[in-house]
Amino acid sequence: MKIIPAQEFEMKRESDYGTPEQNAAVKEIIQAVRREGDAALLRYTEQHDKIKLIAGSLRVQESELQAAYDQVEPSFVNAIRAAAERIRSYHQRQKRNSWMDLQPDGSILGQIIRPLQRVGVYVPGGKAAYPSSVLMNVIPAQVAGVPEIVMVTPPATGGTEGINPYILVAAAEAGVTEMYRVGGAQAIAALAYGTDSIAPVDKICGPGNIYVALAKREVYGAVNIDSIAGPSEIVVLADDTAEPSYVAADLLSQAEHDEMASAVLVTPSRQLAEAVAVEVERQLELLPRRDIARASIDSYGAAVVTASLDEAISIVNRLAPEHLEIMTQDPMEIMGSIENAGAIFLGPYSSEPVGDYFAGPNHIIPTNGTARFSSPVDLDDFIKKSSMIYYSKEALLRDGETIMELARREGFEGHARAIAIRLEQEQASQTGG
Ligand code: HSO
Ligand code: ZN
Repeated sequence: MKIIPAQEFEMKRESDYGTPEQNAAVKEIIQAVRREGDAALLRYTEQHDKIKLIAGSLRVQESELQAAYDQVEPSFVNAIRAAAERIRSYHQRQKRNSWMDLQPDGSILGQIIRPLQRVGVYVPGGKAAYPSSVLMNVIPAQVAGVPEIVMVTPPATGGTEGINPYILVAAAEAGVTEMYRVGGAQAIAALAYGTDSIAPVDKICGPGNIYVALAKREVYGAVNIDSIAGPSEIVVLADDTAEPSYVAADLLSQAEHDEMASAVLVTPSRQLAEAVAVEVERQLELLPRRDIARASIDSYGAAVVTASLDEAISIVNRLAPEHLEIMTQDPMEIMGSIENAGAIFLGPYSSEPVGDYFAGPNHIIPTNGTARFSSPVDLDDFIKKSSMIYYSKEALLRDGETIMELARREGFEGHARAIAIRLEQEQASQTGG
């Protein structure tokens, strides 16, 4: 891992908006699904996943779910249940209440919170399918009170209809209410516009390949979507009290996600930077996914040496990392100076995987510096608010003239008259007319 002085460090960021060919392919798939519905889903599934399905078999049956439970280890079911419970209880804490304020004039103003009715969760196929991410997408929707939570995931490629049983079990435990074996841009189109088999949803969440990401951008507006996640990022802010082998292991834990994942140490201690670089080399060789982790560390990894802890903090704030670990003498004190970070892990025992799998907070967190203005997935992603106005007669008599003034300045005589008709009626009844 390269060791570089603070003034030479620039974080590499990549955004993928797809090639013109990919964008065109996605547009065509969406059009076809809108036109032909299930027939298009079956055709693209045969083309891309090499599986010939009939419309009736898009939906995953109860018996298949039972078979999945029989296939996975009981220890996995127990682990998923334990994690789900922690994640549920953390998200329960985010519940918002509707509110209403009674004003002295007898009117009432308020805000009503309602869950979305129907949410679609995309789960990628193959190696990128993480049961933990199924929990992180589904549980907040379920806790928010969303009654219909639909999962779509591609059937295993190469001729079998089966879906990864670990994904099925995680989905069932998290509270998914319908599951369909369809993936890619066609699945996103089905969720957005509906087909005979799949009713349309209000919001689509979950990660996917470039076609899925482009399709989500394309249907945005017809439905809501979540933000498009970039590769995993970890920044460790540490001083010379940190244990180099822990720091190195945590950096590698995210480097193994993806060749484009980034793992960066920021420290005022050159000695720590050197010790961590040695440890990264040593531990890297022992990792099963060393090729991926090596590529990530070589292109996106760094140990950045600063002149002071304050400078280290200001670099972290500039990076606005998805995950920040603070391993210093007094991490709580430093936390007070952190303005931009998606998730903050404090002290030597809060290794990022604790949060990736189990602690309770969501692991779907803004990447690419977007933690400057956005937040981890939470209940707010699955609710909407209605504002509520009950005006009393007294209040309208008091405010009517002001409202008419504003309306007439905008040239809206009709707006003004809607108020005036009530004020006039009132005056007439008061003068006994
Ligand atoms: N670190 C990932 C989440 C994850 N880790 C899932 C393991 N599985 C989010 O950036
Ligand atoms: Zn991870």
